[in-house]
Amino acid sequence: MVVKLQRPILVGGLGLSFSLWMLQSWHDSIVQVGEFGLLSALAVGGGLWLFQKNRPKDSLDELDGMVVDRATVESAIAKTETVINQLAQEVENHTALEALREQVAQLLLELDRQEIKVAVTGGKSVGKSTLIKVLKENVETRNLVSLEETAPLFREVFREAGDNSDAAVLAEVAKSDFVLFLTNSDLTDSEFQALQQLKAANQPRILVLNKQDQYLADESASVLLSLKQRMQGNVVATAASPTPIKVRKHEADGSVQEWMEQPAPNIQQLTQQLDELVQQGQRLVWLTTMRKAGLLKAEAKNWLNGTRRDRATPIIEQYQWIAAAAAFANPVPALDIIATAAINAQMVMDLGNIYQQKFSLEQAQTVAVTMGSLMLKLGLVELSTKAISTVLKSNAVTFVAGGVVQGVSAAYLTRVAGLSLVEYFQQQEIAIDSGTGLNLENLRQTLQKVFQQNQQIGFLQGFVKQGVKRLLPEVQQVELVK
Ligand SMILES: Nc1nc2c(ncn2[C@@H]2O[C@H](COP(=O)(O)OP(=O)(O)OP(=O)(O)O)[C@@H](O)[C@H]2O)c(=O)[nH]1
Ligand SMILES: [Mg+2]
Repeated sequence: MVVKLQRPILVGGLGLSFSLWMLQSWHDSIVQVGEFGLLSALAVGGGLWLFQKNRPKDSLDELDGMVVDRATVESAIAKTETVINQLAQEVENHTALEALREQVAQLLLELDRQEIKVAVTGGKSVGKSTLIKVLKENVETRNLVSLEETAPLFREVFREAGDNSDAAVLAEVAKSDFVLFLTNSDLTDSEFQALQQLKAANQPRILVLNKQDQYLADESASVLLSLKQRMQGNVVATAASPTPIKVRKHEADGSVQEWMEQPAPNIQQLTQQLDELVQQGQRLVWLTTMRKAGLLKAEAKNWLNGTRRDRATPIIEQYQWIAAAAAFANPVPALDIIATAAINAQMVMDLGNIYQQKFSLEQAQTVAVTMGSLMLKLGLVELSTKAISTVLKSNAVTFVAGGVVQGVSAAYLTRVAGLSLVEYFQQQEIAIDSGTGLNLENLRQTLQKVFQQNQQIGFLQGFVKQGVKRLLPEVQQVELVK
């Protein structure tokens, strides 16, 4: 068993009793913070959040709910720039970086855009082109509004061909300031999903029930009501091009004349809304810029997280085998997690470095012990030890002496801890959250999630094999020969 130690292990320095004491005191504070502080903070925060999310009933009201001013947008753009600058320090691909920078520069220019971009979307033949045509003739402030028709959504033909054109259309729609989403009846499932997606992206929108002339008056009212209830947002009814109706005239001489008459379009509710919208033009443009800044930031952060993960993975692997070796050599069943946690402190520092979360050794130890204690409390230690012994038994390596279960468990738990930290760090704001205290509730959820992801029996089997190979190279050879 040869383990190359590139850094001093902290097991020695940090005595078990000290760890136990830390564990105990952390346990108390976790319970206190967990049960009162954190939970009530979460409850209050969550309540406010829900309150804000549920408030809007009307798209223009909803706009009021989205508090945006120029300064907020500028600060969002600055945050995007921060992520890109960070990226520039950590990656090589400068052409792709330049492209990102150009897009951010564009955002600053966008802030002063005058024209409001309205996207007109919906399924095939719902009346998009017709509506645009009549709107252009009727909206008073039309020179301030550009109406753009998207390709029709929900085309089965394309979907069957594996083409995800809906996603492309919705991505295009996201660049507009406002969306008119047309339908001709109560919503289909796909229409509902698409609208939810726009809502989730903070995209101001109106649902337009077009071709309302095809309904009887009370039918139209009930469809409208149902749409309003489902959407919790603004819905208007229009008839962009009502079906011609037959007009019959009885003349004084007893003859009857008949002809077809084209009723005038009924778009009054909508034009009124659009005129109001123009008054909100500046805020709409800011909101769009804000969304675009958010998307760019997410793109940059994804890239950054990807490269950081590539650097973090070998580090986690290194520490997991260090932990395995330590626990194998000194198998103290219930406590091995604490020894593991002591090693994790160095891992916490190394991973923290990659994610620009600088920890002092003392802070890193606290994080490690906290994680160890959370893992104990969540039952992850017991669960994984059991699962690993089961896998070991079913692999007919039962004869291997004590220590292997502990060793492999320690490796496994170190891995879960490492991956959880990576996941946790990834959620932090770049360069803003650096150095802030741990959010225990977040960490707990992340641990549970990562543990579940790494619990599949297939993965465990592979992992146990790898562990045995590391700890007992001879046994593995026998196994392999068989
Ligand atoms: N009865 C009725 N028909 C309408 C109304 N609006 C549009 N139409 C008709 O619906 C059909 C489709 O209208 P378009 O405007 O081409 O629809 P579209 O959504 O642009 O269609 P695609 O771009 O092909 O998806 C045409 O025959 C229109 O005359 C309406 O309010 N009432
Ligand atoms: Mg069309």
